[in-house]
Amino acid sequence: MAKRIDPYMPTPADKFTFGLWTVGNPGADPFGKATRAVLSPAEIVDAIGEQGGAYGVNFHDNDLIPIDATPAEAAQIKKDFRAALRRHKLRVPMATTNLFSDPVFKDGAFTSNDAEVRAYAIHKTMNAMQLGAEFGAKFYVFWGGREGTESDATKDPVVATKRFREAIDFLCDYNKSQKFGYKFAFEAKPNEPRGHMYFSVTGSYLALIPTLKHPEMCGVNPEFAHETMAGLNFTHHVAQALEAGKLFHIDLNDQEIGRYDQDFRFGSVNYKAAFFLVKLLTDYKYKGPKHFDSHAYRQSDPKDVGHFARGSMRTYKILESKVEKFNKNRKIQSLLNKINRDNAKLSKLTRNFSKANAKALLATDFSREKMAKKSLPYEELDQLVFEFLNGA
Ligand code: GCO
Ligand code: MN
Ligand code: MN
Repeated sequence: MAKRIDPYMPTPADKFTFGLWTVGNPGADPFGKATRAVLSPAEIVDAIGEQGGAYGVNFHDNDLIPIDATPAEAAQIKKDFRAALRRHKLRVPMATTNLFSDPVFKDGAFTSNDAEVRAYAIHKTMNAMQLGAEFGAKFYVFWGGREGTESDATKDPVVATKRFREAIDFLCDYNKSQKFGYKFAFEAKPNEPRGHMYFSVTGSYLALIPTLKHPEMCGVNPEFAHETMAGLNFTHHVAQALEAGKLFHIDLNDQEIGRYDQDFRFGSVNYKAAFFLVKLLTDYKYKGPKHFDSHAYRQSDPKDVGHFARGSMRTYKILESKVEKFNKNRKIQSLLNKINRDNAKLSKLTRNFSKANAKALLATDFSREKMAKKSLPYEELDQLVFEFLNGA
């Protein structure tokens, strides 16, 4: 008898990645100590590799090399890490800098009020870019964990924007001069750890990018939990990035609105939101890495952390297969066709401005009453979606 193939088994072609800080998260929180052992980078790679199907492992400079490691210690860690990557055929698609843990960054890195701290932040990032390049990383993420304020008495937000731009322009040129070939991906977050963080939503970075010296090098790394924390529709932010050709990387997890920064397993809270995100990424053929920036519940033991990692990938695959069925579902598609009403004549008029088009448009007779009466059976459609997703 032929072996049944699991259709939800991930493969490296899915480009699922995990960070050292995600699967390796020991479960500490602001109120309590770690509930799991702290693992070495190589042990974390083993834990990811053992699940099968992942594409890569990402790191912050100090996830791999502690900030105060000696050169000999650093060399040994890198050797062990590299061997573990080889064992599991995993790569390092993305690297980033920890510009938030050390007390030196208590008031920000690139936007700090202290020029010495700002210069150190750039210096630390240059070294971290070198480290990432040694492992072949091609995406470089910027998450400004401490860029922000508690009191706006402390910093000028216009000056902060200028300082941030200056740092990025410098690092883009460094990227070029070293031939690292990185694509920079900016990650927005509204708050946590700062009371208010600069560049609070993905759109903030989409607005910054065209003002940079090398906009072509820069895009975004939106995270599900971040817009969701603020009660916003994450998928809409991702859509805007996609449409602008700026969705370089994505952080997948889950989050309840209005709660602390939860970093839950992707799809664990809002199944519907997760589905429509996967639908967007699938329909618009997003090809970049899909990074699970989440961690297992604090109660989980190492075996359960395995379920967390495998579950993250399975959920994505399951939703992806649902997207295909959704796009073929006759009832849903026929409703969608009804709802999207074309009008070739009018569309031609509004597509581009010309004096003739403007004149013809002004001369067009519209019946508001008739238009308003056209049916939009959105209740029917949304109920179909519920039944479809729940297998009724
Ligand atoms: C957070 C962020 C981070 C970043 C990471 C990579 O809320 O803490 O999501 O996990 O993604 O620092 O830049
Ligand atoms: Mn986050
Ligand atoms: Mn993130």
